[in-house]
Amino acid sequence: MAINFSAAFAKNIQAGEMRVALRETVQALAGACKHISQICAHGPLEHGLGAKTGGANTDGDAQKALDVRSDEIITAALETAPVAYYASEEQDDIVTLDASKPLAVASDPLDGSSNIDTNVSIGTVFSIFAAKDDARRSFLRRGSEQICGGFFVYGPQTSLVITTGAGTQTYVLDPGRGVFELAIADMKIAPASTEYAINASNHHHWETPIRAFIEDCLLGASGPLGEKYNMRWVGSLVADAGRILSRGGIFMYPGDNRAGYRDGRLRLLYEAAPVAFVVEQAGGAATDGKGRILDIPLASLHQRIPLVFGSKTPVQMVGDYYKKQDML
Ligand code: FDP
Repeated sequence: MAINFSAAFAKNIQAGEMRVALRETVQALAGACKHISQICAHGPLEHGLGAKTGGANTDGDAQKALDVRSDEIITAALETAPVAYYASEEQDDIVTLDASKPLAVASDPLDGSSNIDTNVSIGTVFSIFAAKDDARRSFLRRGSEQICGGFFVYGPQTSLVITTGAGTQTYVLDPGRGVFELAIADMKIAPASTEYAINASNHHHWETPIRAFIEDCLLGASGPLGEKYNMRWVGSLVADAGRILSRGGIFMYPGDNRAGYRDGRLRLLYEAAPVAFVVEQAGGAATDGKGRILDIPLASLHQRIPLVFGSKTPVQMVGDYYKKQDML
C-alpha cells in the first residue's frame, strides 16, 4: 500500500467497478511517485538526473534524464493498474496498455524539469478519465469530464494534492513508512490575495490585459488597485500551485508573442486541466483569462493553453482586464 486513503476518498463516485479501478490506479501512481521522490532525494548522488538526453518532447523542450525515467516508472506502474490508455508529455502518441480496462490516464511525469538540478520542488501532474472505446476520444474532451486529477510535489515533503470532484485533499508521504497519509481533508484557497506568480522576464511579450494588470500591481498602494502586491515565482507549476493552495495568490502563464507561445507554455490535458480541477474544488478559479479552463474542449493531445488560476478575487480581476480590452 502506497497511500492510506481517507474514508471519504472517491465517495462521490458510485460504488462499483469505477471506484475500485480509480483507487487501484491512484495506488499505482502513488507507488510510482514515491519511487520518483526517492530518486529526486538522491539529487546529484544519482548522477546526471538533469542531464539532457539529446531528445526532445512533443513540444520541442529538451528532455532530461529524469523526465524519461519518470515516464518509464509511471508507464510501468500503470501497466499493473486498470488503465486502458496513457497519454504523456514525454510521448508523441497515446500508449495503449489494455484497451479492455476502464480508465485513461494523462500525465506530465516530471513537471519543473528546469529545476531538477537546483534542489527546488518539482513534481508529477496527472489526470484520470473514464476510458472510451477509442484512445483519442478518451482524452479529446473537456477537463470537466475528469474523474480525478492532481499532482505530486517532490520538495521538503513529498505530497499529493488530489480531487475526485468532492473537495480537494492533501496527502503527505511518511518517509519512514513509505505511505501517503491524509494531511488536509478539505483544502480551501483564500478567496482574496495580493500575491502573484508570473515569469516577469516575458513582460514585453505578454498580452495587453496581463501587462496592464501587472503594471497596476507594481504601482502598489498608490495605484488603481490600492494595495501593495508581492511576487513569488518558483518556476515549477506544481510548487507554485501548492503554495497558492496553501496561502492564496494568483498564477499566470499567459499567451505571448514569442514564436510558439501564442497559447502560453502549459499544456491543457496534463497540466492546466488537473490543476484547474483541484483549484476549483478548493474554492478557487482557473481560466485562460476569458473562460473556465475545465470548459475548454481538448483539440489536440499536446495543446497549450494560457493559464490563470488561484484565489477567486484576483482571477476575476484579471478576467475584467480581458473584458475591458475586448470592449476597446
Ligand atoms: P519546466 O519547463 O521547467 O518543466 O510546464 C513546464 C514548466 O516548467 C512549468 O512547471 C513552469 O511553470 C513553467 O514551465 C516555467 O516556464 P518558464 O521557464 O518560461 O518560466
